[in-house]
Amino acid sequence: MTGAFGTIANNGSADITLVSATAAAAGRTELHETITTAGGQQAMRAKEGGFTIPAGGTLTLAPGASHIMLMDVSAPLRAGDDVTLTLTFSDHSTVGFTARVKDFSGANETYTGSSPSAGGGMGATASASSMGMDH
Ligand SMILES: [Cu+2]
Repeated sequence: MTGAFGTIANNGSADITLVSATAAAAGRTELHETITTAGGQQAMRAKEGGFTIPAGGTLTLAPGASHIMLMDVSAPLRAGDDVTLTLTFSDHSTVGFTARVKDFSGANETYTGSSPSAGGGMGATASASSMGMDH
């Protein structure tokens, strides 16, 4: 398993919801949120209904917070590899972006990235993407 992180901006004039994501490198992709359990542990679970991004706002996907989980990864991902993800929004628009694979240990790293990719009827734009290994 690995996680994909980044910032998604909604440049449109209406709220939009990220409802699903797919990646060619992964057999299964889920939208996860991180919660704190009653026992104080951090746990992640599938985010029902997806992530809503307010008009003019951004969604930050980060280690220890909301993220895209890649499961059943078909081939080993090595640092420096590029992984293409496709994000699907509630208005049926899609945005593709490329994430650079990085070695990952701990949740305190600062991620920066590139590869902005525009698209989508609502003007949603994914940018600053990166991936963490060994999530
Ligand atoms: Cu997860």
